[in-house]
Amino acid sequence: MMPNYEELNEAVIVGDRDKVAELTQKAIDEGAPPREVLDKGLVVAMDEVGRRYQTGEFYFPEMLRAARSMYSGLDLLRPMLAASKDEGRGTVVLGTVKGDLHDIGKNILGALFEGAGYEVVDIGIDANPQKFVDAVKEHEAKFVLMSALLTTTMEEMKKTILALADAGVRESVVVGIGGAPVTEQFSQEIGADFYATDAASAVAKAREFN
Ligand code: B12
Repeated sequence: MMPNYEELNEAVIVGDRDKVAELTQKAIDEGAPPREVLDKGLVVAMDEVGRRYQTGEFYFPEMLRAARSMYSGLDLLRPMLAASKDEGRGTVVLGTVKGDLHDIGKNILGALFEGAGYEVVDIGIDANPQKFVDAVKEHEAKFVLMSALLTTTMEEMKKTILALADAGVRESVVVGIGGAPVTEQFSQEIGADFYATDAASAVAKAREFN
């Protein structure tokens, strides 16, 4: 039987941390696949939060409270998402670009890449182009994954790609980009190697390169 995701969605939307943790754990205990709990229980709810913020039904504090409550579920799922280790597919440098503090999508991406056998170096949020370049050099990374959730910070992706080129490492890495405002067209315009709408397809796209 499928868990009652509507109740979990509602708990995320109203930002009830304890309830989110409780219902996430319940779904896990009932044997629901972690990816399903993530997508149907948590991610769907954040989309609704975004919609409400856009229409003015929610203000910033409500959006923040919802995000925090989502983490109480995500923290339970993360180890399970990352559990099915394959071996040695190379190192991924992952970060949210400069000026951007959104990290939920980035962290989901990190968990799935870890689970798919990549070594993940997470350089965090608000990461400027030089930070990406330094991490690529230090870890001899094969992939650079950039996340941006704001139309105003998307341009940082282009700057980062240029910085990688200036540092002479652009040709040695595969650059993937994503986040709500990013599109396939934008990806091509700035010369990224791939774009994906969600973390699972990001892993599938990355696999095409190794
Ligand atoms: C939660 C949230 C916040 C939280 C963030 C908390 C946190 N720790 O991350 C808080 C409250 C802090 C916040 C702040 C702001 N936010 Co906000 N936020 C959101 C919200 C509701 C959800 C984002 C989210 O976590 N989604 C869930 C995750 C799982 O999805 P995701 O991030 O898209 O990631 C998935 C894919 O996109 C993809 N992906 C993501 N990254 C990458 C990278 C690669 C390489 C690939 C391949 C794929 C990929 O895979 C992920 C997993 O499947 C969105 C609305 C929305 N629908 O996006 C608004 C939204 C992004 N925020 C918005 C705004 C305006 C802001 C603020 C400017 C508000 C303000 N007035 O201060 C600030 C900016 C702060 C800053 N400098 O970054 C706007 C952006 C509008 C725009 N077009 O620019 C949105 C769209 C809301 C809206 N509808 O208006 N926000």
